[in-house]
Amino acid sequence: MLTKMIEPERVILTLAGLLLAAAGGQIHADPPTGFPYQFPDQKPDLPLSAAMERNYTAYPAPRPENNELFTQFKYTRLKGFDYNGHDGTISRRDPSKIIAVDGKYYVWYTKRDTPTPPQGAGNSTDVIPSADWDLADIWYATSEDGFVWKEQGVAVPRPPKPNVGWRSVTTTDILVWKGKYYLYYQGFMEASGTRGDDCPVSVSWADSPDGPWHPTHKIVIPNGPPGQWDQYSIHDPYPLVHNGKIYLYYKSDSNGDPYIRMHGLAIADDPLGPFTKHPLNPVVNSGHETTLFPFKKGVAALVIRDGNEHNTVQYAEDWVNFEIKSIVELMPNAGGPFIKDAFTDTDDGRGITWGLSHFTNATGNWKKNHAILARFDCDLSRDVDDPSM
Ligand code: AAL
Repeated sequence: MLTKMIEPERVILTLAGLLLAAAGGQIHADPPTGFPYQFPDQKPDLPLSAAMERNYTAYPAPRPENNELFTQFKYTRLKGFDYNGHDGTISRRDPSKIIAVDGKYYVWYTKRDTPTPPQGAGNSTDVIPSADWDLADIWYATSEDGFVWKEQGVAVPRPPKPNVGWRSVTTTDILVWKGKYYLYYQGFMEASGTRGDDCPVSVSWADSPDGPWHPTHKIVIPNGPPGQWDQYSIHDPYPLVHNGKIYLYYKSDSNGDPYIRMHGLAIADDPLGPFTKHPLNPVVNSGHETTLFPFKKGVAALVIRDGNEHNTVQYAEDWVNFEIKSIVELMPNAGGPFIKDAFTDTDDGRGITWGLSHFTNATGNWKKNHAILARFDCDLSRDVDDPSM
């Protein structure tokens, strides 16, 4: 009992400390030579461990709070969307990026409204969905403030068989180019899950964000040739404008089961194509749904969920060669940010502060499998004082 209360080593050290303090006012006779308590913003002139070396060389700033591509994410429930009591028959997911037109925000997304929740590929029929994004159409909603949304109706319905997307049109994203609007989306020709999540990308265009939308019924980003990483699926098309061209990033899977998900880039002079896939594809070795935004001269990417480099924010000054800039947590799934300069061909990208994302399996009961849209807020903006960001 006594030995627990009085530890002899402590007594001796404390006494030694008191004696030193009385003699010279400090415990160390010589100045300390180890890593300092006052954390240096510049790499100190000291021998450094591999971890501390990396802390000064691999990230924009050695402290996360001073790193402009570090953020935390905050989520808010949206008002205005009905989910049928969350019984799994209505799902909204994979929001596009958000654009502002005439003082209103617009978003497009996958909406499924089916008699039952998804039942798996084996049980799916013409009306029973296999997956959450099966038998879906592309809908849109508008908002004045980004929190309260009004669903406006269908933008791109799935076309009659055998057109591309007859089984489901999903996971859309918007491009504004020379006064016209383009929606790119996954066009399923069979129920997702039958072989995999296989599909190419098609596009519809309109003169106004309210439509009417004109389907091209064409495959604009085709699957890769047999044996290549993107031979089965082109997912999450995500167009931005750079160098006077359309830079469309997309996700695909390689290596069978389990999938390795990666991202590629396809470039075009015209929104309807032809798109040329970049010879260095895949350009991002990880990630799931695709979220990017112009930042300074380059482009930043939210790399979520899958792969060695998931949970990172990455940056490519040349829009092709990405590097990890920060490690973050609770990233938005399928984030569709409001980006002021997505289509302005900027070389001084301002970043993002909010957008919509989705949460899946919102009831915690997979038999009621569906997704809901939510708002995310973050601090990846260079315009901290601009309330419209
Ligand atoms: C999503 C996206 C694509 C997939 C499926 C629906 O989160 O990656 O859109 O096909 O899941």
